[in-house]
Amino acid sequence: MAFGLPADGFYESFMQFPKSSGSTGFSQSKIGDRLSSQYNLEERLQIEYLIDPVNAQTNLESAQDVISGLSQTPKSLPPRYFYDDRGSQLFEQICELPEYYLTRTEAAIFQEYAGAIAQLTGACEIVELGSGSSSKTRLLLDAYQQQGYPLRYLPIDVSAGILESSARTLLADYSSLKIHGLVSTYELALERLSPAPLPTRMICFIGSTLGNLNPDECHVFFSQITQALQPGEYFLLGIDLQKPKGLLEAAYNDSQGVTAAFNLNMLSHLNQRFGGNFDLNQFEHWSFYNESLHQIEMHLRSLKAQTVELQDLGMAIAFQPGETILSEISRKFDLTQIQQELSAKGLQPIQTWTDLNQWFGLLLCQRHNS
Ligand code: AVJ
Repeated sequence: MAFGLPADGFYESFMQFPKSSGSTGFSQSKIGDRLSSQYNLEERLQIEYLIDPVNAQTNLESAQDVISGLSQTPKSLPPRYFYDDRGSQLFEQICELPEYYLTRTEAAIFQEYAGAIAQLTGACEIVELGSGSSSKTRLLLDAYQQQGYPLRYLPIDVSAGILESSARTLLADYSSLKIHGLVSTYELALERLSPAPLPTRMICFIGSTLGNLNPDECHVFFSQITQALQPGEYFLLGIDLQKPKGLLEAAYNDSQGVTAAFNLNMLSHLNQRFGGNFDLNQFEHWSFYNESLHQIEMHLRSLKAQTVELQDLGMAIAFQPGETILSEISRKFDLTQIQQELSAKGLQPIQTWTDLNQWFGLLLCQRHNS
């Protein structure tokens, strides 16, 4: 478990019960609650598949983005193809890297202000886009639990493996938590959200995943959020802020090569998913900070002239020596500018928190009453 949280859920419960129950120790009944919570685990868990994670045949529609991205010049691929189960694991490793300041900086902000967030929103259903391991979400759940609010969590992720395993771990650690998970892309999930079972709802998009969207996509995305929310409901956004190039480039070119492995894993994901024959030894990781666009760009560079096939998509893709596929942009934001964009989209920033260095920003927004 990252971020200095107790690794053991049992220990975590022990730490919290004296506060919430007013008892002086670890009482029999709490042990009983905990054991029975293991038994009704299935009742508290529901996982719905809006996309099929394994079978490429049923995925031809979603593969349209792969086909068009690889047919264009310059070539590109959508970053969500990073996240097969292996890619999600590699991303968890990235989060622990000394150079990758994002996760621990955001976690420290949560550590300090999760209580304030819970007080501002009141009892609410927590919806998380790109939930991954849900480790930062624990800090929110702790805060809502401490307020005595019911805990309802709706994680959304394209990786079924990580969604299910983190859901099970959370249920074991939070005995009153109910989880309704969606294996889905963000767009699909936002369209399908049913009304919240609690007085309000907060959609969380943290970890600076927003940085993967270009400005146009960002506008569309904010509109989708506005539409998915009722007036008065909340949007919690975590974004990486602009900072010196050296710090940024180190974070995306780590010395252990984990980021390189993460980038190259996208090709092995495409091989498995679409019957491809990308040779991972014939491509390399390349990333740099584009200062005029304020974005990290990650590419996969072909080391020679080669043709790669994706059999299930009926594609043959020719590469020049040195030709690249843009696999990700990771934009770095200006707080004032993003606040203006959000409020123009009907998402009023009501509170913004950052760390002392102003490296990372967390914004709580509320949908306008119009
Ligand atoms: C998950 C999109 C926020 O952009 O920093 C990490 C992904 N890519 N290292 C980021 C990523 C390379 C990450 N996001």
